[in-house]
Order: sequence, then C-alpha cells, then structure tokens
Amino acid sequence: MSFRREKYVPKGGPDGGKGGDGGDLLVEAVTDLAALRYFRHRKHFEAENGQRGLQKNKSGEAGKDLVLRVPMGTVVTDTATGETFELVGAGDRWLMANGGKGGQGNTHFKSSTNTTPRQFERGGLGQKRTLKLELQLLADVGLIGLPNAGKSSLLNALTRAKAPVANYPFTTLEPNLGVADGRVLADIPGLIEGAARGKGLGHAFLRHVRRTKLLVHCLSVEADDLERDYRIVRGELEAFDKRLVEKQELVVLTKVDLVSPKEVEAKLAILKKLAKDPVPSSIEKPELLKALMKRLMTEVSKLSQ
Ligand SMILES: Nc1nc2c(ncn2[C@@H]2O[C@H](COP(=O)(O)OP(=O)(O)O)[C@@H](O)[C@H]2O)c(=O)[nH]1
Ligand SMILES: [Mg+2]
Repeated sequence: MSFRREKYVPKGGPDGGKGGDGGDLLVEAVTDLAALRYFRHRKHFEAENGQRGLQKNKSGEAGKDLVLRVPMGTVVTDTATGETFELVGAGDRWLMANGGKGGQGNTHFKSSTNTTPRQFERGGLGQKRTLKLELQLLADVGLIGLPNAGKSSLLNALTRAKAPVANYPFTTLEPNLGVADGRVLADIPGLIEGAARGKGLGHAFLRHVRRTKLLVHCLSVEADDLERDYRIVRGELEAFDKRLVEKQELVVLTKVDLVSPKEVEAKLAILKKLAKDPVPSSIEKPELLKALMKRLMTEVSKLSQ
C-alpha cells in the first residue's frame, strides 16, 4: 500500500504496484548422468520469491524460476499422490511447482467511490511438493562380453565415460554409462564376471538391460576360441532371461590392432558364421571407431521406430 507523495499535493492518490510472481520450479533432463549427485546433500529447493510491489505503481520483479537438472532417464515421483514424470531425453522439462502469484497493490482497488483505497492483496503462496528422484537407466545400447573383451575401453572410446579399464578380468558391479549422440551406452558387467562376486548382480543386471534396444557383444581377437566364447555369453544370457537372447545383437571383434589384417579377416570369418555382419574395432583406430559408431546409431534408430 502506498500513496503518492508530491510537492504541493496534500494527499496523493494510491500508487502501490503489484507484487511480482514467485518463480516456478522445474526439472530438466541433462546428459550428465551423474547429475543426481547434487541432490545427495541438499534436499530443499526453492525458486526465488517475487519482489514487493513498488511506489509509483511499479510492479515488483518476478522471482527467477529454479530449474533442477537431473540425468536423462530420471523418474520423478510425487510422494503424496504417486504421480510420476519421466524425463526420457535431454532437454525434457516438467513444471513441478508453481510459484505464488504476486498480490495486487492498492492502486488496483481505486475507484470513483474509493479514491484512497487501503486494501491490497497478499502474495499467494508457492506450491510445495515432496518429490522422489530416481534414475532408471534407459540404456539404448548394452555392451556385453567376457571379462577382458574390451567393453569398458570401447565405452570410454565412444563416449566421455571414464569406466575403469584393466588388463585382467576385472569388474565393478554397477554398469558404467556413457552418452554418445544422445544415446546411452552401458558397459554391463557380465554375468560371469559377477557370478564370483555373489548375489545382487542379477537384479542390477536385469534392471539395466530392461530397456536396452541393442546388445553389442564384444569378442577380443586375443580369444583362442571365438565360437566358444560367443556361446558362453549367449548361454549365460539365456539362462538368465530368455528375452535377452531375443534382443538385437551386434557382434564386435575388438582389439584388432593387436593382430595382422590377415588374422582379422580369419577371425571375422569365424564370427560371420555366428552372427550377421560382425564389425571389427579397436580403440587405437579412430576410423574403425567411427564406422562402429555409425553402425550402432543406424541399428538403434531402426529399433527405436
Ligand atoms: N590394444 C588394444 N587393447 C585394448 C583394446 N581395448 C581394450 N584393450 C585392453 O584390454 C584390456 C581389457 O579391457 P577392458 O576394457 O577393461 O575390458 P572389459 O573387461 O571387457 O571391460 C585392457 O588392458 C585394455 O587396455 C584395443 O582396442 N586395443
Ligand atoms: Mg570392464
């Protein structure tokens, strides 16, 4: 509430402006798959308040919206209503909570019968919500294969992931993730790799390949018996869940820089008997990586339709 104060005018008219609206709170999906780390310690988030209405009938400034950035694949659940919001692709946005509306200043209440209104409106309260953020991996491509096949290296080479790489059979229980061309690639610890580590893996594994469209089966040129290795992994998949072997599979011959072109051809010939169009690859050969990437994207696009 405010009245004009001017020289020589004993009592000016009302000039209290409208209060600014409060900012809204939104969630937006980003490609940084580790973005949920920001929510580990901070639990309360508020968009900016609107500014007070001003004299001279000036409106207060609106509060800034707050955009919470979450990894693509995050499912937001309203814990009170159970309503869910899926953020599938980067850039997807949902309005989660409306900011309060700014209140009218006393100018608004001026009329011929009420020339000096003392009324004004209080600003509305913003919406409050309790939300649960959960990352449900939406890997488009899952890298599978025996330990040491070069899965993690390939993931790192194709994306900006930093999956641990070792020259001995080695695994982490959680899959490593990376994004390439807006597609999520997951280096999935093999069932065999995890079997020795006991329980827990099965569940994590299934959860992560649930939405996978394409399985990239990595086989190293170092393998003594490619056919045997191929069948071991296929067997494990099938034993785990029959639906997994029905997924589209792309066979990749890895580490081809380690052997002669002649040997690469011989090994590809073996793989051709097992799968359609096996692809040679090496993290040392950018041209092969490029071709592989192209092939991956073509296959995934086909499967997305
Ligand atoms: N020369 C060569 N070595 C590779 C290549 N890819 C992976 N490696 C090596 O193979 C070993 C196993 O790789 P890693 O990615 O950890 O295999 P994973 O167990 O299937 O994840 C590591 O020593 C890597 O450095 C490649 O294209 N060329
Ligand atoms: Mg690995």
